[in-house]
Amino acid sequence: MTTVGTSIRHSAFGTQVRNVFTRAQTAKRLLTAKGAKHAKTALALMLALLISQFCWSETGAEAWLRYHDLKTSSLPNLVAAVGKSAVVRNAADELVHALGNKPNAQGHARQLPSRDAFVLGVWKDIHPLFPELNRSLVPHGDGFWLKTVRHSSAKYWLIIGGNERGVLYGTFSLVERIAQQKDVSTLDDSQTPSALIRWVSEWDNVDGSIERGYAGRSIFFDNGAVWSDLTRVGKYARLLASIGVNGCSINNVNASPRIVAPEFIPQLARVADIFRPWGVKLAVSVDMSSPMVVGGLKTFDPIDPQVAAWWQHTADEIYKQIPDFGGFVVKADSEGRSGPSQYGRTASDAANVIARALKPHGGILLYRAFVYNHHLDWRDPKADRARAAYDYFHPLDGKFEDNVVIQIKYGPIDFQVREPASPLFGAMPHTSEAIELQVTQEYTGQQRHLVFLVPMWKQTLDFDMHVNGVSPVKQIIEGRTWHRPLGGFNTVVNVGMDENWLEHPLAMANLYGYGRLAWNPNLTSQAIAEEWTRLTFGNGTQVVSTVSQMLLSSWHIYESYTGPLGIGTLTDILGPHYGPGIESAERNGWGQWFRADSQGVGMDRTIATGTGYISQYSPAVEKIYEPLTNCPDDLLLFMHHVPYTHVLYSGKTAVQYFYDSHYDGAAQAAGLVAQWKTLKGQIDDERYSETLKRLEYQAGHAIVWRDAVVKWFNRISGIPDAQGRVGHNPNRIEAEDMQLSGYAPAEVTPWETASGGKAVACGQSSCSASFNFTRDSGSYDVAVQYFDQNNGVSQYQLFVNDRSVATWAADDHLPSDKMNGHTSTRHVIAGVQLRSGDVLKIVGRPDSGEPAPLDYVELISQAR
Ligand code: GCW
Repeated sequence: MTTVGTSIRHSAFGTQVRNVFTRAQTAKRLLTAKGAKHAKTALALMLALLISQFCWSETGAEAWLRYHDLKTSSLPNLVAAVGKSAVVRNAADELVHALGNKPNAQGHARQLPSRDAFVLGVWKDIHPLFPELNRSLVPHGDGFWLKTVRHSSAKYWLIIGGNERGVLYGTFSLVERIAQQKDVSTLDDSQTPSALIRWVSEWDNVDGSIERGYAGRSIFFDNGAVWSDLTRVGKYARLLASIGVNGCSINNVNASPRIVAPEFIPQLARVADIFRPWGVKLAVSVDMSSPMVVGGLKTFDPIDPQVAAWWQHTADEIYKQIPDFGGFVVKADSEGRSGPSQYGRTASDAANVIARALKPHGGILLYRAFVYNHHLDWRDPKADRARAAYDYFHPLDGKFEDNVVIQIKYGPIDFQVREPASPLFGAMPHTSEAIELQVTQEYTGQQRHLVFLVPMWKQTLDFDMHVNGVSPVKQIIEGRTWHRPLGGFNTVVNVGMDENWLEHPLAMANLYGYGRLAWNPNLTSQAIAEEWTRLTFGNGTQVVSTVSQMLLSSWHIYESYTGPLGIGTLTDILGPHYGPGIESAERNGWGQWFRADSQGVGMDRTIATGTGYISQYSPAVEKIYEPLTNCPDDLLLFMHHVPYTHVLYSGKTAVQYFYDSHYDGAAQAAGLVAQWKTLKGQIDDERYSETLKRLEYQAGHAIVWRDAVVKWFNRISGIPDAQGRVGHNPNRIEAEDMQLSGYAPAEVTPWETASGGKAVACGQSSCSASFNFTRDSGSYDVAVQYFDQNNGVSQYQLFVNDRSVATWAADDHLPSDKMNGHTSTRHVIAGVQLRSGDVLKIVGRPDSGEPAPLDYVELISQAR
């Protein structure tokens, strides 16, 4: 079964052919399901198949690299890696693994195998073996060429890279095609990535916590140091390589200066060693004050020669230990971070002193444009945070070293559910630019709500800035519009120790989609959603169409109940950026205002009467946003202040649209649950139920959002909902109106996050709240709305006439220890038979600081 090759050198080309001989082991693959490790007999095999049929379970740890469904019978079982590169070798191993085989033997061969084989290598190594190949299709840089050729009696599947990374990317691309059951019998596909920089950023702190991370603690750091076991880092690097990501900055942009301290660099080198075989360059975020804090200098003034020398020395030291180090990311003069303004210097002074230190080593500096004053005067009608990045960086265009890239968030505020493209993209013809995105769903539901962000990102990438003929953002950041040497993408991911990386089983679609878009921003959202679904859940027609449909509708659904018409995400911006907290954005220095009063709502950013923000765009874009009659509805309140009665394109008034959008959005969130349920049995039990649990939670939380926002706008505008829904909940019994034993009414802040403005809390070991059921007898879903704080695990029990119907615990880890929009949670007991006259009672048992709080009960009749 095994052939061991021999090793030779093609003296003519100096090429070494290294073969990894493998054999198909189909039976073995059938047995890789959990719990089926050994199949010594026929009986064991049958048993294993039965087990896999009835409790098929996956954690999601493999993400889109599952290799479950691979039909490989028509493919060769021989893999030959040409050349000495460890990356190419790694690609070959990956292919062997994907094909379901163990390399039974590895060896060296003196010539091409004489039977069908995959052959991998960089162009310069492959070309001598296949001199007939047409040079014009040779990929550049990280690109690849997949090509089938015949040679004498053998057929070869060539994976040719422009460089060694290209070989890796080509390999993953081929494997992913096989996994999607695409025909790979004849291939001739050459691809080059859109941009040079395709990085991810992790906001991990060296203590192991992660800023805006929602999937457990850091995979890189623990307790002030790099983990000694970096197994998970290797797995992450593999995932990144599979989507073409070529750099990873591993620490928070709010950086600890220690990250570049002499004793830390060897630890970074260990991470780089793990990244290297996957073609991922290590980068770190640095703090501008490092020369003082770490270097012991009296200043970090960027034009001080000692400071320059310190950066040079630090860069030299890093490159000594990490020769392929990628570079630095810098956040300066932003949200209290140190920066050049402390010495009256500019961002270009700061960026250049570091960039010059990196330059001799080929490193780059990503300088973030997220610079703004967070002590803005909200009383000043001209004050506008959205203007900040342009106002600050535009005058510096052309003043940066050519290895500096300005990293610009997609919109001018801060990762909101909808923003216009940042005007800065169109304002720096002499400077390289990168776009900054967020896979971690800081303002978009924190991986508890399903939000597939690819359509949102595409909207920015495709937006034409009209600065140099047709100039969509994607073309500018690729460096093509102004022929810049650098450019690209960086996204904040924040994977954690959670086995499935991002906590929500469907959230990984965003990481996958990010890599695919950075590779090729012209891909459609639908194509990406379908690819990801096939690779993650298999090729079943219903699975593919249902999951991709859910993904594609999810952004709009979330927007509908959290912040439509361009108002921004109406979350608690002073807290964890999660649940509703509407007024938190107003009347403070942070500048995320939407300026609602009794007459109207929206930021006036017009040139004529507002902050002038719109003037930062080209004249053609100004024409889209400046006239109220022209501005698209979905950005209306970002650009204009309008009366609530302003009539939209749809014919609805702004305030009625607000009401309708929130009711529709919450209903559609419930619809996601129903769609998912149609897939029962078609997806493994574990991922099915983990996803279902989160979608059900989302449907409940969408109601919290809906009710908070519509009540708030109803109160401030004084305009009733034409459909009479706001404030009328006939199926709801408020806890404060129930018969209370031990429970006492409690105020909830902000008021709009409790139904009726109040809840009840229990100040003793056990309390109860009861009411008489007076409606028609029948089957009801009983929804109990309570607050699940993170400072205790209260217990709840529902009784009908003293018969216990359900018990549950408030054991989620929501981001607050108070009753509010973050913690308000719904527990639904489906299909409870109720007769008129029944008494329903909820018993709550507090725990630690959590007083078993209750908001209301809603009875939803099952009668049609
Ligand atoms: O959106 C804000 C986040 C901060 C973050 C900052 C930034 C790392 O709330 O947590 O800080 O953006 O992007 O620098």
